[in-house]
Amino acid sequence: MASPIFAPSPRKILVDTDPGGDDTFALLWLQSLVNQGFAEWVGVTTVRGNVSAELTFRSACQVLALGGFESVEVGRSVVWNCAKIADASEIHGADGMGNLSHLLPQSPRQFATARDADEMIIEALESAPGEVTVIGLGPLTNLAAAEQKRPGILRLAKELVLMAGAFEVPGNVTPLAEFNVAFNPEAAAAVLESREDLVMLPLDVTRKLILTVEMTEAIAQSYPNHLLGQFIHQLSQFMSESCLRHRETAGVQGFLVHDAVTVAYLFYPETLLFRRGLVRVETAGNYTRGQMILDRRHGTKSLPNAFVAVEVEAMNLLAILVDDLKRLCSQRVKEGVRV
Ligand SMILES: [Ca+2]
Repeated sequence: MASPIFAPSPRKILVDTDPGGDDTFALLWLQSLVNQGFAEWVGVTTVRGNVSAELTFRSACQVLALGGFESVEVGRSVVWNCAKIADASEIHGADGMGNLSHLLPQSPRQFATARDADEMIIEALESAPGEVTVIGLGPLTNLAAAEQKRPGILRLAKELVLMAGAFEVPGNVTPLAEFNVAFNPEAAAAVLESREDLVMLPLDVTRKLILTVEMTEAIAQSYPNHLLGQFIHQLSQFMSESCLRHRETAGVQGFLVHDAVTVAYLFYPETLLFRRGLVRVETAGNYTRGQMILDRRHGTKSLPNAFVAVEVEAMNLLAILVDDLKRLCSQRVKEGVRV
């Protein structure tokens, strides 16, 4: 009898997200990886951030339905009076999705009857300790709320992977703070206390991830009459205009797919390099609130709590993303959806 071929089981994924143009690309990339057998959905929880709690919920439902995953449960944001900064509809559009949500399938899921995100997170981690990978793509409100309600719960995740922070580069909402952390620094502080092996993907690497209009045009041209392919390209065009307006891409026609880097870490880790250290967040400063600090000193008595990404192979990562998005489109064509 032939020896069994090693086939790793798909990684169980729970995503906490605030769509968001770049969140949308991360969700679509994951859908492709689920189709390819590398990932398995546990659920998606939404959080107030880029836009309101209601809109992030609606967008996540629509993006899941777009790829054929309408059965995945979506949780709604916990309420936490934290924001002293504006949302990011200026960047992502009033609906958080480039004002394109009217093109997408409507989901029957209702915000009013959805489960609260913290309850979903607690239940998912308690029912499969050490098995579920949690990806944080928005403010850390829901994760902190789960930890407050059930201390130690985040330790039950297989891994906690966060797009958060800015260390050696300027922030994107203040000179020092990145949006997800600046939106709710107290929540970030609670999450930083929760484990010793957090994986953090900061602006230091995501600023290098410019998904260009040419790249998404190639997807749209491969699937000219297909809703998914056209949506990917139109969202990319909208986000590129935003990025150009805010001078985030050095004049390049493209946009920063910040949140997608978490997916790259999990499924294509060869594209990233990390530094181990102790990360803390400033919650008090007049000008520094939301700043993250990485203690890189040798010989410090402080125990490290994170792996922080410091380098990324940007072109390699983006090429893989485009390839996997094409696979997702191809799968939908095979399923006969809106061709
Ligand atoms: Ca996000």
